[in-house]
Amino acid sequence: MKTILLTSAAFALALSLSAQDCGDIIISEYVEASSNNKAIELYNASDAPIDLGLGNYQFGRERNGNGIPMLMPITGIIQPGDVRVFALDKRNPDGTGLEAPIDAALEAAADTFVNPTYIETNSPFYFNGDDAFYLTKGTGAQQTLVDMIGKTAEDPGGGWSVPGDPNTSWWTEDNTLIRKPSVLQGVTMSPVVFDPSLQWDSLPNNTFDSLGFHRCACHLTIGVKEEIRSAFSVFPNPISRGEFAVKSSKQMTSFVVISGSGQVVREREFINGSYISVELPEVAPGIYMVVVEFEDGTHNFQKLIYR
Ligand SMILES: [Ca+2]
Ligand SMILES: [Ca+2]
Ligand SMILES: [Ca+2]
Repeated sequence: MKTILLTSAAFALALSLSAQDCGDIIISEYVEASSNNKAIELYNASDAPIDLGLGNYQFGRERNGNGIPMLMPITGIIQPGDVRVFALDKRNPDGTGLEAPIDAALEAAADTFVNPTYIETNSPFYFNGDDAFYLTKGTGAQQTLVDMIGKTAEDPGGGWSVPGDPNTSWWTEDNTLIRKPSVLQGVTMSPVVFDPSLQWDSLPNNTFDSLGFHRCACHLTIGVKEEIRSAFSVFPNPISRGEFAVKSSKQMTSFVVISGSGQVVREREFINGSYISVELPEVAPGIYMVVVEFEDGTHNFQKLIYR
């Protein structure tokens, strides 16, 4: 069956994205849970398969803000819009204490198990909340930072908190973080201040059920089957006020409105109907994309012009 991939290239026809957007791998999920339950999910935001081994991609961890990243090469090919899940390699069911096995749900979600043995000076995957975590690619002078969590040479204590709110150090410790769908590229320079809430959504400790997929504006409708795409109309279009309606002959279950910079400006799930009236928050005039999901799980999109 012919599958349509609404990739960044398709978006770029209607929307203007910056050159670095939807061009590389991003860290899409960070799991720093109880015991040895640690995982990193990588998402290919680009339009082409990426071979991690060929590109010399590496994970890196800086222990407690010491400024020295311990690096670890990783391998695997990630298709556009797909993810790869790396988990700490602790799978001995008889293990206890520091050797306790990871949760069965996490083990089932992982594609690759890494770093089985802890060595203080060489243990990239043993992050526990206060360790800047990196994704790099290339070697030697060609090595570049692809993405990171945290801030280099900073020990935040237990974990990084939202600036000004010291009681929120759980953001990076005993927590699951999911990259917001509007993040289209990695953080390629250590931030002056790391505010985890800017690019991440926080889920409770020991949440493993969002590993294995990622929702990103770079590939919102991956896997849409052309044969069964349903039509819908947006009216009026263009609009001069932040209000419009969406109509379809088929039941719609959710919609999302994305700005030209890839920002999700409005989204709603669990609707069920063939007519939706939408009110946008205060947004700038420009070109927007309205993506609708139908009851059969398929998607379609329409361009909306706001003058
Ligand atoms: Ca640490
Ligand atoms: Ca932990
Ligand atoms: Ca995920």
